[in-house]
Amino acid sequence: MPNRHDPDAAGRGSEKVRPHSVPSGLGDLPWELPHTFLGLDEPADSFERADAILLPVPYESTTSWGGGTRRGPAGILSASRYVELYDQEFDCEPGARLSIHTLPAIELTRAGATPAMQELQEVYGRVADAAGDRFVLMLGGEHSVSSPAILAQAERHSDRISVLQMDAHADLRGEYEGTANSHASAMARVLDRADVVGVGLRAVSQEEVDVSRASTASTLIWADEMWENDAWMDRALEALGPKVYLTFDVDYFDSSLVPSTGTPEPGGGDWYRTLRFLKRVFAEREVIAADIVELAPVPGLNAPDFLVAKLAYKLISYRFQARLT
Ligand SMILES: [Mn+2]
Repeated sequence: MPNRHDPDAAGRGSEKVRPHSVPSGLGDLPWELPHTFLGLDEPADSFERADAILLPVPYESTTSWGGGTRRGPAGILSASRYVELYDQEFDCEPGARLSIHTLPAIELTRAGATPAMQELQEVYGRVADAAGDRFVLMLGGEHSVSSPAILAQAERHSDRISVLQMDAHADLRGEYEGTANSHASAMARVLDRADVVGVGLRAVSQEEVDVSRASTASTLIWADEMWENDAWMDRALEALGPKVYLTFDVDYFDSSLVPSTGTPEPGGGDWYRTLRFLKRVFAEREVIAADIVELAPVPGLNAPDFLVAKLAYKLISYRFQARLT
């Protein structure tokens, strides 16, 4: 059952789906798509029925160069309303077959990075409890929001979890610019609670390489390894345990694809190779939750926002790929 209007429906005169928020007598008016992920209409029991939950966290405080990640969630949601629901990979409309619910954004305290991260760990834990088996996809915000989410997920699972970190950077600095809660320390803070597999790395400090080599919990997969053949995919999967938290920093992508990020780096991931890998990860491991962080929308530059919105749709589709094929 389609639960999104066809954006062309009014012009074509075909039947539209009445949004739940308007009375039945007005259902035929030319309403815009709802401001939800993919423009999906959300009935009153949308959270209860959901397979996947989107949690926007527009938090930004320690971004070191280009700012604007606080506008990331809104940019992703806005672009997602124009993504085609049909996906030829599954020969169906995953967004119509699955139930997806978009939560309002979380507004964290502005009292500083440490209280904000403490608050987020509690907030995220409560959302995860309420979500139960539903797939939670958090939309950042800067990369520091991932650590509280990962720590909250680690607390919820008795077995040690693995983190798959798609990123140009290792984020393994002990602290950066005076705070241990920096985006540049996001993975350092979880290394004693989770195994971390970084993929697509290409801007890493000597200190971080040393931290990684000294730790059995850290695996680094460099971006230049990814171009010769697919052996890196097996190496990444071997390093991941059965339960995986996926954190996707959009600067993983080549800077030509996603220039709209705080620290863009050349030589990053491309679209289809990345999707091929992610599809395998979701098929061969249990991905317990995920986030997408560090999109900093540039006004008038829609392509990166659209790419990231489509990536979010792919992650949700891959998570439920067994139901779509
Ligand atoms: Mn990064």
